[in-house]
Amino acid sequence: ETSTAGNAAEYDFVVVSNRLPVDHVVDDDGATSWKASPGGLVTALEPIMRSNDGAWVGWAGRPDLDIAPFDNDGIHIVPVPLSAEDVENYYEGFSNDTLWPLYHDVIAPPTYHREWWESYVAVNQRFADAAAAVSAEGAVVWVQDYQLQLVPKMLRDKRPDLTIGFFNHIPFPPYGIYSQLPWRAAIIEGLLGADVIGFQRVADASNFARAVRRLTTSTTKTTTIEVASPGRATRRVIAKAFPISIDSRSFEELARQPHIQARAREIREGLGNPKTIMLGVDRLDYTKGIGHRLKAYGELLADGRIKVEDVTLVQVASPSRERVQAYMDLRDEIELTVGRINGDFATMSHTAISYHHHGYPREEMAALYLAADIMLVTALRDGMNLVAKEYVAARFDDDGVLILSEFAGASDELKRALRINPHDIDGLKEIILQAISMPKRERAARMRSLRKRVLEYDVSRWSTAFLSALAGVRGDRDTAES
Ligand code: GDG
Repeated sequence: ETSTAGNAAEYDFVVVSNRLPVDHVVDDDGATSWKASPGGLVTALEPIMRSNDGAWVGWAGRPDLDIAPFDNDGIHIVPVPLSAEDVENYYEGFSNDTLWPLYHDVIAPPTYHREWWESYVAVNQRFADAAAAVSAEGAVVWVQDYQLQLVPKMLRDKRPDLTIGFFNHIPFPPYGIYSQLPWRAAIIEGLLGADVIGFQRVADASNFARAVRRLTTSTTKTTTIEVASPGRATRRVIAKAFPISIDSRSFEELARQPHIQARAREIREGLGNPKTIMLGVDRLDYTKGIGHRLKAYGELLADGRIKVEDVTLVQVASPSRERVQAYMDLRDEIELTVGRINGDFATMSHTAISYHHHGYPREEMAALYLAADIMLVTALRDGMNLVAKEYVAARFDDDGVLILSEFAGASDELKRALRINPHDIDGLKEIILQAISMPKRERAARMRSLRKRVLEYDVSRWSTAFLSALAGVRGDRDTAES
């Protein structure tokens, strides 16, 4: 088998992620079409894709679809099919019910099933084969996230000519937790197939390095790992932090539009013009600490330290992983709590919690950020948390207070947020009161400093930093070989 045989292998820059940047949609009369699912990653990579013959390998988001590759808006799209069984075992099972809870400090107990692992291996191989088939000789391949941790090694075995990057969007856990995983060594070997392994925080990169030392014969020195394999020259792998960001300018521009500002005023009026609006925006996920936030707010109402007429909490909980049991249980628990708090404290004219189990368009999110005096990010563990950065980017008026969990990656960068430990409910209550009564000057000073960071370090800085590190490794290798 020759590595670049056939005319499909013509792309110099290939991104591999579980989901494609487009959604396959079927309308009521059965007609199908593709809709862009705009995320930060696509925005950041689009220009690089267009100027470099880029291809994107991923799943279209619906089971049992077998679609031929096609071009969409300057990007070559390569769909990887998943059967209903693959979705159940590889995606909902191993990715979301084994790895997700394990990597988020076992907030929920991970489930270990050998069938799920077998499916994870098989599906990772399918992604690796699809990526190998479209990559030109010497191409750069960038693999995304925890669903595809075996792909780097599978790709390298097949295509040693490639330069391979991997970015982990979620935390990498401490070894004491990671070591629970029955397949812990295979995952580390899989990742070490990459030339550069990116993490959100410095702590994630050092957790990874420790796992490498415990489970392999490779040696580590700060961010460099020397991978020795029998009969082959030692390879250098870089494992370090590249904190992800958002397209900050475009978020700010959106928030500046007059109709978005008008919508923000309308939202405030609709809530009865309370003095303070607090906001939470999360996928409905047990890592986000939504229950802790509700508890603090409910207790402040019960203690009589705030009144429902003055302080309203808006909680957007977008539907997520609804077929996984832990998520069904979480939804019941959150909705019971919301119902209790509203039942106890709402009046005929003021609700306590305005709760929304919906996804909203980006425009509505921007309006919500502008309408919110206080943004509550209380994650118990979170790789980065882009919501915190979006709130800051939207606040071109230099107003608003960000309450930010120290367990979110964003807390390493957003030092002038009010940083909290969400497990400390009394501490969280005090910080909420401090945010409510914070003088305008202090709010502005803090927000200006937060904005400086978020606007300077945007998602294109992130992808540039990562891709430069990859290019550096490739340069070193070429020098060594010549
Ligand atoms: C993972 C890591 C890391 C949410 N609801 C709606 C909506 N959203 C958007 C937000 C934000 C994104 O989804 C969520 O990003 P987060 O970073 O907050 O969290 P995860 O989904 O868990 O993402 C995380 C991230 O990957 C990137 O590396 O930061 O730590 O867990 O952009 O605005 N957007 C719209 N409607 C919604 O209802 N339009």
